[in-house]
Amino acid sequence: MRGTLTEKILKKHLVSGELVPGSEIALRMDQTLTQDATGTMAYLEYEAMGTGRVKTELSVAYVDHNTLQSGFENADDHRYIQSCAARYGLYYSRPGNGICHQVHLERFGIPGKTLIGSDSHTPTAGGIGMLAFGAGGLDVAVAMGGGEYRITCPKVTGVRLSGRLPDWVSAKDVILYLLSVETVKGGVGRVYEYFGDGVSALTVPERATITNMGAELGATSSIFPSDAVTAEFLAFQQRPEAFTPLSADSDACYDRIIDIDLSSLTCLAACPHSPDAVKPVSELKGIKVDQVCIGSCTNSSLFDISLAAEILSGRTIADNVSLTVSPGSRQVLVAAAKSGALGKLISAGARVLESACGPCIGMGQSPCSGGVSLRTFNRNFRGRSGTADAQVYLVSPAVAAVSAITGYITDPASFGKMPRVAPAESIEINDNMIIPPLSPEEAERVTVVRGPNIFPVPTGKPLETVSDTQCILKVGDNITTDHIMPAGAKILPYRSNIPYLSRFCFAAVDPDFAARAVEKGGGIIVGGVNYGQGSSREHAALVPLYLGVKAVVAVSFARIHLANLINAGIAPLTFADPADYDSVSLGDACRLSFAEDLSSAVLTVGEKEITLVTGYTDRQKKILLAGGLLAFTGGR
Ligand code: MIC
Ligand code: SF4
Repeated sequence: MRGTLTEKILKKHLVSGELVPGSEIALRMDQTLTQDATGTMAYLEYEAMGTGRVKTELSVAYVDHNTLQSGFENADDHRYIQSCAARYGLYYSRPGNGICHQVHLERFGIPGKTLIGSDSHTPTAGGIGMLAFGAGGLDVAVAMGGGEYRITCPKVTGVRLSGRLPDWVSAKDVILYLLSVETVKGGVGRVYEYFGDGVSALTVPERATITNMGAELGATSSIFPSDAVTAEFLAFQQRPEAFTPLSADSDACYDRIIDIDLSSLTCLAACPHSPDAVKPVSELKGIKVDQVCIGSCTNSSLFDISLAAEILSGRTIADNVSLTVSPGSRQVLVAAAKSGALGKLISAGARVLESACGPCIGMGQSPCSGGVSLRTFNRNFRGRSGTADAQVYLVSPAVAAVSAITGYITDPASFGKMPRVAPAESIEINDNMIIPPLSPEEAERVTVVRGPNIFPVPTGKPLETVSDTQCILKVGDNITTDHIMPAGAKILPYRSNIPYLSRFCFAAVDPDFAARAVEKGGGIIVGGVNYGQGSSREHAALVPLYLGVKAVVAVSFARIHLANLINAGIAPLTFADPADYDSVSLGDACRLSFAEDLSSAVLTVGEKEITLVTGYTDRQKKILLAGGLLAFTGGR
C-alpha cells in the first residue's frame, strides 16, 4: 500500500500496530456519526461506559431512519438521542434535515480526516477524501469516548478511472459495474482507492455514490483523492477552509489495480435480490414496473433530483407506476424547490417524501404483491422493501425516471437526448436544523430522557471454553443482517427494545427460530459464506445474544458483523475445511471446545471432530473471555 492515499491517512491516525495488511491496527477517529436506528443502542452503550463528554474533534447524532411516527416509540428515541447529544457534547441533526451521509458530506466532511459511523454506508464520506468506516454502535461509542478503532489492516485495491461517462450513464453504473466484477464479498479486507484521469470528470456527489455502494462490495472503505473538484464542492458549501489537496503518490503500490474506462460503460441494473446480480438495462427492456423510488444516501444529490426532474418535465408517469422522490437533505429539497425541479417532479406525478431514508429501509412505500420496484438505492435484499415477494432492481436516477414514464424498464439511450442540468451557481446554506453542542457547563445541567420503550443493552457471558450445545439454526451463503434482524416500519420502532425485537430474529428465513432458541435455551448457528453482510446494525448480534446464541460457525464472515459478534460476546468461528459445513445439521447436539489460548476450537458432532479457526487477536480473546466489549471496558 506504499504511497497510496489510504496509507497516508492511516499513517497519520495510527495509534498502534503496523500497516501490514491482515494484521490488527488501532486508529484514532477524528469524527463520529450515528443515525437513530442504531443510535439509541450506541448512546445506551456510551452511557454505560461512563466516559462523559465526547472526546472527538466532532461527533454528530442524526435522525433519518425512523421518521415514521406511527406510535410514541420513534419520537421517544429521537428525544433520547437529542438529550444525549446535548448532555455529551454532540451536534444533533433533527429529523427532516436529511440522511446522515448526505448531510455529513455537505456540512461536516473534511478531506484527510477519519470518521466512524454506526451505519455501514459511512464510507460515503470517501467521496470527499475522508477515510470513513461503518461499525457497530459499541465501536462508535468507544471512539466517541476517545478510544481507538481497531480493524484488520486492509489491502488497497486501486481503481484506475479513465475517460468520461457517456450521456445517460452515471456514477451508479460505475459502482454497479464494479459490483459485477468484484461481487458482494470481493471487497472484504480491502479499501477501494480511486485514481487516474477519469476522477476529475466526477463531481463530489458522484464520487459519493461510488464510495457509498462500496459497502455492498463488503469493503472496509472506499476513497477518492481530494482535488480541485473537492475544493469547488467545499467552496459551494461555504466551507473552503476545510479543503486540503490529497492524492496518492504517482508510484503508489496497490495490491491490485482494476481499470475502468468510463466511456465504455452502459446503463446497468442490479437484479433481485442482490446488489451484484448486475445486468445491462438493455437486457431487461420490457419488464413492467409498478413502483419507482428516487432517493437514499446513494442517489439523492441535487444533480440526481434535478436530472430526474428534467427527464420528467412536462410528462406524466405511466398509469401503473407509483413514483416517490426523497431528496437526500433539506439543502437539496430547498434548492430543488427554488430551481423549479420539485415542481416539475410533482407535476409529473411524483409523491414527494421527506428528506430521510424512507422506503430504502422499508419505512413505508412497500411495493404491491410481487411488484417490480426500480430504486436508486443500494440494497435489494429479499423482503427489505417490506414486501416479501417484491422484485427490487437498483438503478440510476436516469433509468428510474425514464422507466417511470414508460412504465417498463427502459434504457434511456432509447429515449432520445439526455437533458442538460445546469449546475447551480450557489446554494442556500442553512444549518438551523443542526443543534450545536452545548458548553460543558450547560451540558452538565441536561437530563437524559428515556421513554418506556428504551430497554438496557443485553450483556454477554464470559466465554465457556468447553460447552455442550446444539445447532439451533443452519443457513446458507450470503446471509444478510436484514435476514438476521429485519428492519421495516413494523419492527424499526423497537430498535431500543431487544426483548421485543427478538421475536423477529431470522423471521423470514425460519419463522420458528426465535421460539426454538428460547425452548432449547440457546445454542450455535451454522452459516455459509459471507455471513452477516449488509448493515452495521449490532442488533444482528445483540438479539441472537439475547436468544442465547453462544457462537456462530460459518464458512466466512462479513467484516462489520464479525466485529459486532465479538463485541457482543458471541464467538465467531470458521471451518478450517469449508466442506465441514455439510457435517453439521439443524438439531445436532454438539460439543464446542476451545484450545486453552483460544487459538483454535473443535466442534464435536457425534463421532466427527471438526476443526475450527478462531483467528482472534489478543484483545478479541480478552473481550470474549470478559463477555463482550462493554464488560471488557468495565462498562457494566
Ligand atoms: C441499512 O441501510 O441497512 C441501514 C438501516 O442504514 C443500516 C443501519 C441499521 O440497520 O440501522 C446500515 O447500513 O448500517
Ligand atoms: Fe438510510 Fe438506506 Fe442509506 Fe441505510 S442505505 S443510510 S437506510 S438511505
